[in-house]
Amino acid sequence: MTEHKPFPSSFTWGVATSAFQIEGASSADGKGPSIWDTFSHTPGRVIDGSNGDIACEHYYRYKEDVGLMAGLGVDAYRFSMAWSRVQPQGKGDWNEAGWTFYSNLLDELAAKNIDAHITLYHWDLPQGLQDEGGWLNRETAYHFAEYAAEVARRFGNRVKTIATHNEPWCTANLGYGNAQFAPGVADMKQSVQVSHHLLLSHGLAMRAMRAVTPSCELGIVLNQWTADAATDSQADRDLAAWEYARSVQWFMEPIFKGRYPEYALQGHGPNAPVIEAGDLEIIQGPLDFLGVNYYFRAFCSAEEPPRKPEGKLGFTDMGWEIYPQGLTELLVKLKGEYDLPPIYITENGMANPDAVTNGSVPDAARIDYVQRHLAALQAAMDEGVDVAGYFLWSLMDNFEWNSGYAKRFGIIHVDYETQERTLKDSAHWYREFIKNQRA
Ligand code: IFM
Repeated sequence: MTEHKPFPSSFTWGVATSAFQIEGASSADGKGPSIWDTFSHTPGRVIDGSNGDIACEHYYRYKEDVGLMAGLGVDAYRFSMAWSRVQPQGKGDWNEAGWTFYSNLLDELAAKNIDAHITLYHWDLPQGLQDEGGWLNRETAYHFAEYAAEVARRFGNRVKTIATHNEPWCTANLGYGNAQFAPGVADMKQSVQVSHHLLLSHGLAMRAMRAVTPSCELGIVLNQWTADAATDSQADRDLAAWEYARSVQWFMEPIFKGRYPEYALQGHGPNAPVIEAGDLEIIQGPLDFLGVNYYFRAFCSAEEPPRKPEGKLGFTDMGWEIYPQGLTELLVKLKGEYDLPPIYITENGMANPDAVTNGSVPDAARIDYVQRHLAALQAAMDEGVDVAGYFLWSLMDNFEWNSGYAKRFGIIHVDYETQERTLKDSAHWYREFIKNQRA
């Protein structure tokens, strides 16, 4: 692939991680357990039997990790806070040692001129709240808003953005729909109700944070895709329409239009959520930014077994089709459907079976992946989509949820025995790319 034409000079170049995937120190300094501690310690839940107890030891090595970011020359770092580190039970007392960790991290980032982009919830609900029903319990949304307000109060003037949720689709569908993720429930009725409570919690948190008037931008991060019919058959086209409605519009419409998409609501039938009077008014509200995580498109086949995409550009180590044009199509489609705020691509990247060889980590496939997605992003920007930044997922290899440590998404390799970090070729490439963009 050739080099890109320049992005706008104000464009933000970043890297992203999340708390449970890198921090480790799972019970240090008063941290309470989260549902991912419980889930990953339950035999059979994580493919390699691993957990987040140690992960990348970022809790202890954050200075080294911020130093690595500074070496890459990134403008920004997107990370999530572990709710149970700052509020062990998810309600009640705050844990000052937990707040100190994040405060120190912010200091370190500021010292290196790296903007902080916080995500409040990246799937690690305090176990104490799960014991009271988790996201199926409407009360959790109100506890979340209290936590959000406290983060905004303490850090709102020290960070660039705060996102309420990361990928609520996953919490609802993988956590409650097919049990792949914590808390491990497989019940579509619960899944749909949970998605409503997550959206409600987003709306409540936005209001609570706005009341504190932090100077940062507030928004949400959604994982999104286009849905393509595998063939021209009516069944495949119907499936694609359903997939887009239930996955993308389901989260976008309440936020941007104050209603659920009728097609999806009908499709959910008896699983449709209980929505209390006033909920949609709470959920709808202006965002300062929308975070979009893009990895692949949905390829919709009603046949049994389903047809698979041809995968002209191949598949990642997750088995995900590499399909950069889907990013252009998605963003242009969203622009046509909604009155959008500026977008950050808050995640994009690939898993690759990387290994250290003579001190280096060749990952040409990842460089190619990122280059192609950046070209696709530029194509969307050329069509008028307002994109403010791009965060590569991920800064470093980490705990990939139910895949454990078997899948490597980082541009920095982590040796989990020694915790040694080694820049992959993609990290060197990203550093040069950012430098050239600035030049
Ligand atoms: O690792 C995850 C991340 O936590 C959320 N978005 C997708 C990534 C890759 O699966």
